[in-house]
Amino acid sequence: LDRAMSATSINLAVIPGDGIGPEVIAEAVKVLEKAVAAQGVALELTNYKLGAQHWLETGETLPDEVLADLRTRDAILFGAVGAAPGDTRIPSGIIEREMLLKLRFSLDHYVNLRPSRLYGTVGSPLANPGEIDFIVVREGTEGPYVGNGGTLRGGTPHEVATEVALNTAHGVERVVRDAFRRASDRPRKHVTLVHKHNVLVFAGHLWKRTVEAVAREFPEVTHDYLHIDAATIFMVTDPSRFDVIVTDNLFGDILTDLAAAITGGIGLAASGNINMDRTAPSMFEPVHGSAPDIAGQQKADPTAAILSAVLLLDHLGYTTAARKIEAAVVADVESRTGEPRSTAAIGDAIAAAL
Ligand code: GGG
Repeated sequence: LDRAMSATSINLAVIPGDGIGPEVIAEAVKVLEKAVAAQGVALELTNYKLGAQHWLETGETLPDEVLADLRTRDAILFGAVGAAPGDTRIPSGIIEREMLLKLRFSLDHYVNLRPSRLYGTVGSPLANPGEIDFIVVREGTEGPYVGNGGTLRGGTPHEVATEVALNTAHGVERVVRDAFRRASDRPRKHVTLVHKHNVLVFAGHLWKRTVEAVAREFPEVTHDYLHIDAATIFMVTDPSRFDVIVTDNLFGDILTDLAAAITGGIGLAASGNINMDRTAPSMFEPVHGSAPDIAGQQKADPTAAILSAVLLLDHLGYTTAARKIEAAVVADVESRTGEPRSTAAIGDAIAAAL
């Protein structure tokens, strides 16, 4: 599908957020605007001030009316949120839980898509360019991130803290089916379930049974299973074995940071929080956080944000523009010499190559 032939504008919500978020998002928007303009499509941008700084100024995390407004957009481009470490004015985790996770849960972003590809010589010395090309389909609305827990006997030596993971048959099945669909469209057609079913027996067996059941619908797709600990070893020693990984919210969060580390670092790692049923806009963001230590210094690599915009275009069906940006990013990464460049210089180079 290439919607560029028919649609004339994209109604895009932009949440730059905190720290380096505004710097990297400015470059992603610059590149997006140029790529879609070449297809005769305009970007209609609506900026939303949300994040730790906004909380300090207003006490707001994600008001209901802002959430309702976001629902009217075609997609959301998001930078990063997070307070500076040691900023005691902001309760720990309030922005991540009440803004970022609230967005992902409310808009039913059940597919957290994180592709990993090795370009040039920027990544693992254990792999050659082209040898790492896999996607992680991380479940995005369940697991231990749902806030199902609490504290008993707080402040005493016998304090009890629980954080109970949620795994529903519906939630697991829909993300597993998404992983098989994606594998079916890829040359290698292979799904690896990553979990820890020898210890986490209840959730692990639900995931394993679901993979076995869904696999029957996709006879062309092969599948295997790895415990999370084994998966981390193979990701470093033999990353070319992976094609599509499906896993839960927590394992996927950790594994994809490792995946970023072997493919050039977190500055290149893109992600999409996708509502595959299209009942609400999907949200695209670099995997990295707000990096307050380098904020405002033009030191952040905007490539992860730009590649997140590529996922956004693919989701909306603007495949020509997506492939053009992707090619410009690959050329830029492959030509890197290690010489430092500013955030804007990288964005400018990628935009100029379109
Ligand atoms: N783009 C991902 C993101 O902003 N995640 C939130 C996060 O990790 N915040 C903590 C931080 O910025 O260090």
